Amino acid sequence: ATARLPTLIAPARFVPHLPQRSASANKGTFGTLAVIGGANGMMGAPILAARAALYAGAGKIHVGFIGNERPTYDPPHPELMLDQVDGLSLERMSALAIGCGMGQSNAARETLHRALSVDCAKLIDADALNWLARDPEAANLLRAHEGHAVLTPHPLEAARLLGTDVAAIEQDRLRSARTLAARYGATVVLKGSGTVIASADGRHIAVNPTGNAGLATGGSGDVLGGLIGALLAQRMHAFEAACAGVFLHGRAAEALAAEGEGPAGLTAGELAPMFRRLLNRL
Ligand code: B4P
Ligand code: MG
Repeated sequence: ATARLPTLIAPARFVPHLPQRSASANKGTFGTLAVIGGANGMMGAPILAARAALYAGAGKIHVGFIGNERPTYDPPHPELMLDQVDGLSLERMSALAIGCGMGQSNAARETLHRALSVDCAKLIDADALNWLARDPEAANLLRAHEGHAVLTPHPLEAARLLGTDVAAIEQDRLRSARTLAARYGATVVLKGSGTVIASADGRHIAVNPTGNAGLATGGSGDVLGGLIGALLAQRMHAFEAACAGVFLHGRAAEALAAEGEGPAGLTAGELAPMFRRLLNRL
């Protein structure tokens, strides 16, 4: 792979790849996403991701919970279908978003193996990344199965994946993202101010210019995961879906801050209606 110079993400980079909403579309046109995670005590994370996916236009959205203390439906969004993950047919999904609030239990590991064995597009975040860092079997399953994959580590998750520390990741963020992309054969989104996106084949690397410190709040990573997962479910390719998701997520934080709804006190859930508005205006 050639070490290309990074480009700054601009809408022209991803707009031609966004899902088209044709007049004769039905919900099947826009794919089915399963958000997989939510151990007991961490049920909010996959719900935030699933709500974000709804606002990003996925046709149908399931949440597959690992824990048994799950809610039966989401009162503000009864559109979401909440299930135990064991009862979901993962083979029927267009894309999987795996890891938010997943936890470190054996049940989480078994669920991760099952999800990584499905041939479809995958968004891999949070505890699924922490498992990948210490479970060679999971890493082998990821490499062995078909479908685009997008990994979304923050610097500490990236450090665990590369067996190093946050300072070393941050010292050369471009190289860290490229190394991870090559190691896992996946598109990598290295989060933080100036998020870096590296394509699986090493040919593309981009830096995101949008976002602000309002995003430094619990749950904003889950919202990004749901947004990119929804774009994958709508059959966008991994690199373009990652660039579009990261750009819109950051732009939504900027637009909210311009209205006084951040950076202080921005809540992660507020990002979704704002990125929906931006998406429909592109
Ligand atoms: P976790 O406890 O795993 O946090 P989380 O549940 O993953 O939070 P969440 O999902 O909401 O946020 P995420 O970071 O995924 O770990 C947090 C710990 O990891 C921290 O205590 C710290 O030790 C370490 N860590 C995390 N980020 C770090 C960083 N940048 N540098 C050093 N250590 C770090 O997603 C957050 C989203 O907001 C991303 O999209 C990110 O790009 C965006 N964002 C955050 N701050 C931003 C900023 N200042 N400007 C622009 N975008 C920003
Ligand atoms: Mg996170």
